[in-house]
Amino acid sequence: MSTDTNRSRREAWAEAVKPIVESIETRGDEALLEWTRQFDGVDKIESVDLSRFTPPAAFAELTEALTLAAERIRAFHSHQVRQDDVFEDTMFRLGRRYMPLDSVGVYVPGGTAVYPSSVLMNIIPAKVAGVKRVVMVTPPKADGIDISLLIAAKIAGADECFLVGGAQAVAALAYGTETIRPVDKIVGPGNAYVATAKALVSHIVGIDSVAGPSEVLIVADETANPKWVAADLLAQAEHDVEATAIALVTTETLRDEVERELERQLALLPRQDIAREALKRGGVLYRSLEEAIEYANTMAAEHVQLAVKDPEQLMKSIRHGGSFFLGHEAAEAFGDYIAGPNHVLPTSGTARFSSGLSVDDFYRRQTFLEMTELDETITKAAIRIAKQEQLEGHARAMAVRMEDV
Ligand code: HSO
Ligand code: ZN
Repeated sequence: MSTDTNRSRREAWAEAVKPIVESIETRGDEALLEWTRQFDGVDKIESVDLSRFTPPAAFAELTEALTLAAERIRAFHSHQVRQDDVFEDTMFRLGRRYMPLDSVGVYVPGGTAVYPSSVLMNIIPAKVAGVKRVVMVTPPKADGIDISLLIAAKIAGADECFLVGGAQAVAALAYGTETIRPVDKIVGPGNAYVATAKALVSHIVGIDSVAGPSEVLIVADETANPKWVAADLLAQAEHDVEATAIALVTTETLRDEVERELERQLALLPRQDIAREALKRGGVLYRSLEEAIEYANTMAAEHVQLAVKDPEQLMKSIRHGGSFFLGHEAAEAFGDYIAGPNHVLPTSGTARFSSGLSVDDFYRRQTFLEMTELDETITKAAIRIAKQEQLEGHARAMAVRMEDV
């Protein structure tokens, strides 16, 4: 799509979303309820007390699966917990401490993509960082909320849960209303209105980066299993008609085999219409390994699967990518659910400059300094710079220490 059309689409969204955000800021719950009535057809702002919620017996198997996934995701993310860095030089004790955010809002989409796995992936790193108050919001359905989202929220450790959605939910988290206290940062995927609302409130709360359609780039050599490569392409393509699923294969035989497998497996896939549409912009391409490396570095894909003989060696040449999946067995789907790394990853080439969601996203990095001994050379240098900037007050604040210490 041209940048002009993109811009006018963005402007149209902003125009639709602005009055919603402003109404929440000025009228709080009253406006939140009006929008919830209008967009969701629900007549109240409902909250769920997760401390009193127990997963129903009919969902025991899912609860167990999500519990296992959560344990693994928690274990992976606990390696990202940061210690303060402190050191001393001739004049100061200097440091940086990692201070968790007080509160975080997690937006969880309703609609067609109801993903309890994403509830785990967004909430667990915040909790591991030490965020005290995690507030989940999700649009109400006629019968309340999808039970799988509640189970995941409970397991992940959400503290509050409100059944509100859309731009109005984002604004409520940012400005606060009578029932929803404001948060310091909002994360979680959403549609264009949710993303636009996040951008509109980003001057008062932290926000995560905007997630585009999901992508996988598979590099496969003659050692790859065509059945597995095709299955991985389809796992990606079934997400969304705008998803990107590309396999770069290094032999023509493999290309033909993967294509045959794609046709065979597509016919069996419930979401084959979506996958077929997505594959029109991707599919299987025959490339040399050198060309594949260049392709991968230009694309900076969200997921990079290396279905080759020596994946670790190949990964050294590919500098860009949100998350790497090494070897034939490492299906991206394992990473979506249970391996441990986060599945919230940079899309649309933003892996060039950004990283997947992690514990780091829920800390502030604060510095501190304490004078241990006054060093004349260092103090004089600072005073000289202050004088250059004609800030005599600065110079004196340091000079008086030199006189008295
Ligand atoms: N592949 C998606 C995450 C996901 N897949 C959730 C299934 N459920 C983006 O990384
Ligand atoms: Zn997925």
